[in-house]
Amino acid sequence: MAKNNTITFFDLTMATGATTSPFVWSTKFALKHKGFDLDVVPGGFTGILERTCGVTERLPAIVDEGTWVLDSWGIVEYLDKTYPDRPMLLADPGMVPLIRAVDAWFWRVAVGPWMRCFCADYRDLCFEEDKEYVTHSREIMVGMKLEDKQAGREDRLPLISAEIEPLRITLRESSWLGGNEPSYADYRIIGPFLFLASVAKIPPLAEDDPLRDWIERCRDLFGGLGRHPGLFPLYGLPRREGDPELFAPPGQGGIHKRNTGPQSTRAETERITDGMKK
Ligand SMILES: N[C@@H](CCC(=O)N[C@@H](CS)C(=O)NCC(=O)O)C(=O)O
Repeated sequence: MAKNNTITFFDLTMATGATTSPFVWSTKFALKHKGFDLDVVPGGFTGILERTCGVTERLPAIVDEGTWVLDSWGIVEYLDKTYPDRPMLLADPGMVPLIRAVDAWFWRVAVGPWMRCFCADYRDLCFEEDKEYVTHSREIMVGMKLEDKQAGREDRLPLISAEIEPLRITLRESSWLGGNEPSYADYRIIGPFLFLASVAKIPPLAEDDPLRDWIERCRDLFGGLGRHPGLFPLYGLPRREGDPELFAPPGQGGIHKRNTGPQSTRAETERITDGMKK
């Protein structure tokens, strides 16, 4: 399998050459984690069916020594099953439902809303031949003209930033979503951030966002896989008057702090009892 250690990878890019799809980004990282070289078939949204010899109209897709594998999750399952002697993407398959839950939450609170904040830029950054199709299909998706959907994003971006606090809470305590080492959990979530970087003509995250450290460490993996020159800066979102906090300070109790006895919870108890005897 995988002659010369190389797998054919169907990319989906903007005219900048930067990969755009979250699913395609996550898959690129997954293939590199397994140690493969990629024979990249470049291209945009038009002609996917033709490029893949009629096999699929959606990407990612890979071909491993004549075996076609479709779907981002399908590819991960295939890679771990076919190459168990290489670093596992999901060492514990029991993690899959949890990663799916985090992924679904992230799409709901951030990826979908970011897509709507940058939908006209997304179209403008496409290859010329993709623009008509992307305009038509995305206007059906969002139910209006892309410019109208994108309008007012300065008011929405701070809210999205605030919504993704659970990621910050987790990554304050752990270097990677995969624990001590990056795993597919990390690749699944960095994919959407790199999609964002492929379209974000204005920054969506604060300059000092605590997620920056993890995002930049992910981008450095595999020789700087996430550092294509066509990507836009992610940091620099200003906090205007009336905006929510773009990210929260470290929390005090509850999920934020381990209970190691009364000493560890005293400050919180005193605050919520405010002099009242417990
Ligand atoms: N369930 C699929 C979803 C793949 C998918 O929807 N890919 C999008 C890119 S984000 C695509 O190829 N779109 C082509 C189009 O819009 O015509 C997976 O996880 O791979």
